[in-house]
Amino acid sequence: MALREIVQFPDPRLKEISQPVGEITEEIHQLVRDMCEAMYDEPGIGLAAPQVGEAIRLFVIDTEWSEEGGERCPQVMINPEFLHKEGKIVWEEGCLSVPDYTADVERASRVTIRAQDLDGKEIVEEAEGLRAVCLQHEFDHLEGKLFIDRISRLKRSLYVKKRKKQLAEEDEG
Ligand code: K1U
Ligand code: ZN
Repeated sequence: MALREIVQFPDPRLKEISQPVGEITEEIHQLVRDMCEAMYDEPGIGLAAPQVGEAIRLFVIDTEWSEEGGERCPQVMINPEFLHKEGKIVWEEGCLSVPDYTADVERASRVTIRAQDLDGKEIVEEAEGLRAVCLQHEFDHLEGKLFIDRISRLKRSLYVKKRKKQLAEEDEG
């Protein structure tokens, strides 16, 4: 199957609140396979379902595969919820849906998340550092939020201007 296209800012689908996943069907298994393929192809360390146009509450994450000696070990989080957040960390984030831009974002430095895996089994994970940042970034996608909604109004408006110019130039051919 062809690679799933990544929805890009300012597509309104990125602002939708995603719906809980009910039964974990073969379609969901296929969607997760497609999302992992797209995440590694981009490349990225996470990808949420709304980024491939599916407004449902799941994401995939693999924060170690791109490190030296790192192996692919994707994890799926279905219907995730944070049980605990503490501390503060500032990380320079990027997003596959926000081309050509990165910015410092403040997040909780340690989190505990609960979700279901593809077998419907409950997972509870404690995370810190980049993994905690990435879990919060992906969860935001399910709430219709992007990292540029968490930076200053000035920085955001400069990015929006740059992006509009980029899209106008693409239109001109
Ligand atoms: O959700 C996404 O758009 C994926 C995004 C996740 C993320 C990155 C950085 C901080 C928080 C969340 C990305 O993967 S952007 C690409 C990226 O960071 C990366 C790509 C290859 C190797 C290492 C990092
Ligand atoms: Zn993102």
